[in-house]
Parts: sequence; structure tokens; C-alpha cells
Amino acid sequence: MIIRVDGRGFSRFTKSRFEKPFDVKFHSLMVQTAKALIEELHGIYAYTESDEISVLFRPEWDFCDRSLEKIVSISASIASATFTHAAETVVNFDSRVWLGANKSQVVDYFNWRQADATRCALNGWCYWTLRKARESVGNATSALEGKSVAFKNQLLFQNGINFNELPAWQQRGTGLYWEKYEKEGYNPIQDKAVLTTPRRIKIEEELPMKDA
Ligand SMILES: Nc1nc2c(ncn2[C@@H]2O[C@H](COP(=O)(O)OP(=O)(O)OP(=O)(O)O)[C@@H](O)[C@H]2O)c(=O)[nH]1
Ligand SMILES: [Mg+2]
Repeated sequence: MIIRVDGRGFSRFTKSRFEKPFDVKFHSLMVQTAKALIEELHGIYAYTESDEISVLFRPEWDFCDRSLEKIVSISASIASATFTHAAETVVNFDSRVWLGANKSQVVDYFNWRQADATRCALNGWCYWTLRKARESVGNATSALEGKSVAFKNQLLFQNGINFNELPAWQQRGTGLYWEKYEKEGYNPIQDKAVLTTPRRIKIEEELPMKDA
């Protein structure tokens, strides 16, 4: 099972508050929200791009007896509360559930979201490059309509932007997962130092491409 939450009306919300097309602060709020979801709901992997977060769960996950109403309302609530608290501005997230039957469908799902991230990043960079060069909304939009990936890459290149050299989180999104790490602790009964391996969330900002 995958839960996907998406910021409600974030085109408007981000308009005057954040850098376009990408803002480090906005991205960090999304990562913080993704971390809260994976921790609170015991997910195994989370993926965030733009204003959305997907969280993957094990087949045997039985949160609230898998009641759909509970799952979507609680996940939307965790996302809204976490982002609102961190940003000190009220926002809402919607939530939906996706069901996959096997591993390859799950890989396809994340490939699909990653392709969306790449497509939107290329479009967003082109659109805002034109807008910052004083093109109107209409002109910038129509200049990109139906244009190929090669055309858009070329447009950016002519403006001194190499799409492939932009931060990986902008091109491909960000992954979060549990990792074990070694920590030195103290055992008071044996009165000696011990090595423990607790879990923590790894935030992967340099995701590999496509299936990898
Ligand atoms: N300025 C800025 N905007 C961003 C950033 N990341 C995402 N967004 C905006 O978030 C919006 C996400 O798009 P959508 O989810 O399709 O649009 P929405 O307005 O949230 O609409 P609904 O999800 O249907 O409620 C886009 O308009 C993006 O421009 C960012 O880093 N900076
Ligand atoms: Mg949205």
C-alpha cells in the first residue's frame, strides 16, 4: 500500500512565499513532513517531489485495521499539522491510497512519480526562466506548449542553465528510508560501554535515476 498526500492549493500558497521554480526552505518543509509520516505511520520508504509525498507500507501493515477512512484522514492530518507547525502558516493536504499487487508494480509507481518530478522540473525551470526574462504568463505558456524535452533543455542551456547539473532533488525528488547506525551506549548493570544499532531516517537527496 502507498499513501500519497498532496498540498491543497499549493500553486496559490507558494506563489508569493517561495522562490520559483524551487525553494530550499519549501523543500525542507516537505522533507520534514515526509519524515513525520514515515515515523508516525511506520512506513518503510517515502518519496517527495513538488508538493506531494508518497509513503510505502509493508503488505502486513495493519494500521487501524486498514480502515480506508482512518488511513486517509489521519495521514492528511499528520501532513497538514506537521507542515503548518513548521511553516507557521496554515496549510491542508489531501490524501489517497494506491494498492499494488507486487514489487514490480511498486517500482513502476515510484518510476511514475519520478518521471512526473522530472517533467515538472524541466517545465517549471523553462516557464520561470521565460517569466524572469519579462515574458507574460500567456507568452511563457504558449512558448512551451507541445515542445519536446530537447527543445526545453536547449532553451535552458541558452539561458545558462544546464538541467542535468541542477540539484538531484529538483530533477528527481527525494527518498527517505530507515537505516541502522552504530551508537556507543552504556550498560549500567555491567558498568561498561556497549555498541548499539538504533534506527534513524536517512534522507537521500541524491537519488539514482529510473529503475536504479
Ligand atoms: N514557488 C515554489 N512553488 C512550488 C515548489 N514546489 C512546488 N511548488 C508548487 O506547488 C504546486 C503543486 O502543484 P499541484 O499540486 O498540481 O497544484 P495545487 O495548486 O496544489 O492544486 P491541488 O493539489 O489540486 O490542490 C505547483 O504549482 C508548484 O509550482 C517550490 O519549491 N517553490
Ligand atoms: Mg497540490
